[in-house]
Amino acid sequence: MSSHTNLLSTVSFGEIESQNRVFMAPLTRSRSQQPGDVPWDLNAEYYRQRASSGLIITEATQISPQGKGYAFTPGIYTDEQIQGWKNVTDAVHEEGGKIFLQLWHVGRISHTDLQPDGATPVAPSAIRAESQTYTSKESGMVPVSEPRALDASELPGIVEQFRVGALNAKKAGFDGVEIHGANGYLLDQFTRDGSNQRTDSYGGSVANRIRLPLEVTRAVVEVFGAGRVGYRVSPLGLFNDINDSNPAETFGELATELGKLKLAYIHAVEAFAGMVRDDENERVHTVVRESFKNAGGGIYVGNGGLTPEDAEERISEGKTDAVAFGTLYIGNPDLPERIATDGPYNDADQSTFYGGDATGYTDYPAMETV
Ligand code: 8OZ
Repeated sequence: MSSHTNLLSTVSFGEIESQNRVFMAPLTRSRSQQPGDVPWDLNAEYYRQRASSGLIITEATQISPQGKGYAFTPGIYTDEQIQGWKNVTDAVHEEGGKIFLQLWHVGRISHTDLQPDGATPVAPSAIRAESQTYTSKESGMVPVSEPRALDASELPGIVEQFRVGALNAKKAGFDGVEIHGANGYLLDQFTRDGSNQRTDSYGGSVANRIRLPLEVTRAVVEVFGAGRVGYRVSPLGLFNDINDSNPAETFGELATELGKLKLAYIHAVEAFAGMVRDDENERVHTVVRESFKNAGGGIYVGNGGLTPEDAEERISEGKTDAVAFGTLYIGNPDLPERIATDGPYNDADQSTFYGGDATGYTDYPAMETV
């Protein structure tokens, strides 16, 4: 018998009631149909297989052509993409699952080859990230382009891109949306002072740096209602060459404001697999969790290199309410069922994480049922 009673218990947040606290983390798999970055039957099958999750959060999905930063990631701005996603949400709902779309604008983590008419990628400030992206099968990984700073007059247009993305997600039948505010993409670039050196009302103080993320969140909440909106942060993450001089203060304030908006959840990348969970990590995420919940927000979702045993312990200690699993979900479509029997778990093959076909995607077996 499993001892994962907390992890497998139901949880309510906002307008959502989930069958368990085993959430599926957003995972870039780069398998949309081409041309047009369209979700198709292969993707529907992959998500259908994982419908016993308490909540599936889709792979990051660009809200506009400008918001794209990698070849083969899906979009949510054309009718074809909306139809493709409808096929995905129908598949998950048929199996009794719940699914949120992750709304994504990459900002400076892009390349002119991926932008409409070879345009320059946009960012809060014209600072190139020491990072790479994937532009095509032929080019492979290449350094990201130098971005241009968005003019203040363009920022309402960014908010509008997120609003339209949320409207399209609603049309596609999603139960809600998660705003991608993590991992060095556009909203994170505004939030952290390493990438935001603006001197207008969108840069400088924490209140200024979180202004655009909060405008975006309010627009998305107008579409879905706060009870169907989550927000993802990675306060200590360094991926995509980003950093902040005071993560506890910056993300504590952001979490407070998101809590005041009564969002369904805040989702924190606490550590990448293999990273040590040290005191600073614990301190910053405690600030984020408590700030969000004390201000009126819903639940806290932890993520990053946790085993089911760690997850159970952290829930029982009140350090998280649910856990999003990434790598474990790649190899184990029936993860909650496996947790219930204490495994066994399939290993995930890293060589098939990004791009390709059904291999390493929809061919991981569910457990034999006896
Ligand atoms: C891995 C490769 C490409 C994109 C993220 C959307 O880190 C991503 C991503 C991850 O949030």
